Parts: sequence; structure tokens; C-alpha cells
Amino acid sequence: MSETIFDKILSGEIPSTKVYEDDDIYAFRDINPAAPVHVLVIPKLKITGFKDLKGLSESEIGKFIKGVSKVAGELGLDNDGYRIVFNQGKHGQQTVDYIHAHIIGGRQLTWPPG
Ligand code: DGP
Repeated sequence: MSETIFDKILSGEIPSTKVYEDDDIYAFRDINPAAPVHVLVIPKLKITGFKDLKGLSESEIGKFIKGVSKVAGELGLDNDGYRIVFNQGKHGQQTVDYIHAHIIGGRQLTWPPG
């Protein structure tokens, strides 16, 4: 698995604005926010994308998803809501091959996405 920009963010080689970290996940602000709140959450155990979830145990997946929920709550988004996005592959416009959940909120979002 080749090293990605998110590997470097996790190691501290590339700076990021951290919003939350525990033993299992790291959350940081997206460099190109699509909304007033736009945070990326990665599991510390790397897989390349959503299609590779089988590479994590059910416990690890649970910790990741629960972590995403916790971060969204700590960002103050629970009341008004938010969107979670996993971009996968070319058609999904995934640009970084390290699985990441986008937490997007802080304004009224529209549907469907483009
Ligand atoms: P995706 O298209 O799902 O692969 O989204 C990757 C996101 O990563 C995109 O919204 C921009 C963000 N991003 C790319 N490079 C950096 C970086 O160096 N720092 C931060 N904070 N975010 C980045």
C-alpha cells in the first residue's frame, strides 16, 4: 500500500488541524471545505477505501463508525444534522487512497449530490 498524504498527516509529517484523536481514529479539518464544518475522519489502521472494509475487523469498523458519530457530536452538529460521505474510487471521485469519512455540516445541504 503506497503512502498517502493522510499517512503523512497521521504521522505528523504534514501538519493538519486536529479536532479529535483517540487510540483508533484521527479527525482533522478538510483543507478545501465544502461547508462551514468539513472534517475528515480516518482509522489509524489503514485500508485504502470503503471497498476494502473487509480488511478491518468488526470491532475496528465499529470503533471507526462510532468515532465518526462522536466527532460529529463534538462538532455540535447533532441538533441540526449533517452528512457523512465516503467517496470510493474513480466514479466516487476519491482522490486519497486512505479510507476517510467526510463529516459535512453547518449549513442546509441539498440533495441529490452531483
Ligand atoms: P476524497 O475526494 O474523498 O478523496 O477527499 C479527499 C479530501 O482530502 C478532499 O476534500 C481534500 C482533502 N485534502 C487533500 N489534501 C489534504 C491535506 O493536505 N490536508 C487536509 N487537511 N486535507 C486534505
